[in-house]
Amino acid sequence: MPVHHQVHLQRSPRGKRKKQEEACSIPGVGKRMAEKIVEILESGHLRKLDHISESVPVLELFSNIWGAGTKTAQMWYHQGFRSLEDIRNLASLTAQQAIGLKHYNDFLERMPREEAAEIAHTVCVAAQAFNPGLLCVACGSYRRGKPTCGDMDVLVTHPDGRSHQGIFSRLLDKLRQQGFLTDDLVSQEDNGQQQKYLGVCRLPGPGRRHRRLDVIVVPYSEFACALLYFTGSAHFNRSMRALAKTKGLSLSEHALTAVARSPQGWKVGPGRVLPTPTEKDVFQLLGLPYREPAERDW
Ligand code: 8GT
Ligand code: MN
Ligand code: MN
Repeated sequence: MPVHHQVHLQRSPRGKRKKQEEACSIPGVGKRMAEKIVEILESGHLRKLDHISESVPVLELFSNIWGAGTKTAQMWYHQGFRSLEDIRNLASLTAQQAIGLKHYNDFLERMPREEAAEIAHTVCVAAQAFNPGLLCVACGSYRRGKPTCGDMDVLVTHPDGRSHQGIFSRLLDKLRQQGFLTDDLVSQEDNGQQQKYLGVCRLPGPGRRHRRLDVIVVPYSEFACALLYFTGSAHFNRSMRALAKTKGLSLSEHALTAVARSPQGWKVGPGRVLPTPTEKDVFQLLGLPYREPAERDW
């Protein structure tokens, strides 16, 4: 609260009523907030928080299941579930959540970047067996140079602008046949011209863990913007998009677009896609000095 609004609420000896009135006189504090303030003043404690501090670790346990968000976690808590055992036996799970639960411990663990490289290599070898000209780039935290990775994000494209077509499902089928892909979480074939797969893989050999794998296949015309997007970090992407907006531009995983506006400020038409053959062009068009992937963590 701003300093000039501070009221000197003291623990006793003044009466409860008096404290209540005093708390209410603070701008923005209503009756219910005042009651809480008085409870803390009188007992040094707020009972309502007892319940919350008890539920927090359980909610965290639950929302760490892939495919379960805060809402689901809260619902399960209200249904009386308190452990992963409860969830396994009693909760109704989506297909994704069932996979998330099955690999709960593996998914919470980050892998060393050497293992992430092996995963990317496996995907690239499989892709290039179809067409040696396919370009495969390991993105995400790996490309940003992190020592450990939460998953592997592989981008696939072809410089001729058309040979990426038809690769998506053939590549995934092949990796499935190899036993490399073990579970599918999301397979999105209709995200414009980009195709996106989220799943689970495991390298061959003993003692290997299941790891999360994301693959996107994109047309070469969208390569730079897709690369930028898939490299992240997510926070960096948000900053870039926000900056683009201030310049009348729109940045997505597909393109950098000059938004056309009416004199009243309404968006009109689809806008004009600016040519961005490389990531550097995106930075330049936004008036930013280029940042290496390792410098994109904020
Ligand atoms: P990591 O080591 O935890 O995997 O860190 P990361 O590689 O930076 O995170 P990521 O979750 O794998 O996301 C990599 C990039 O993919 C992000 O920059 C983000 O823009 C993009 N991305 C997707 N799908 C999703 C999604 O569903 N949620 C989030 N937060 N980011 C996504 O491609
Ligand atoms: Mn990642
Ligand atoms: Mn990812």
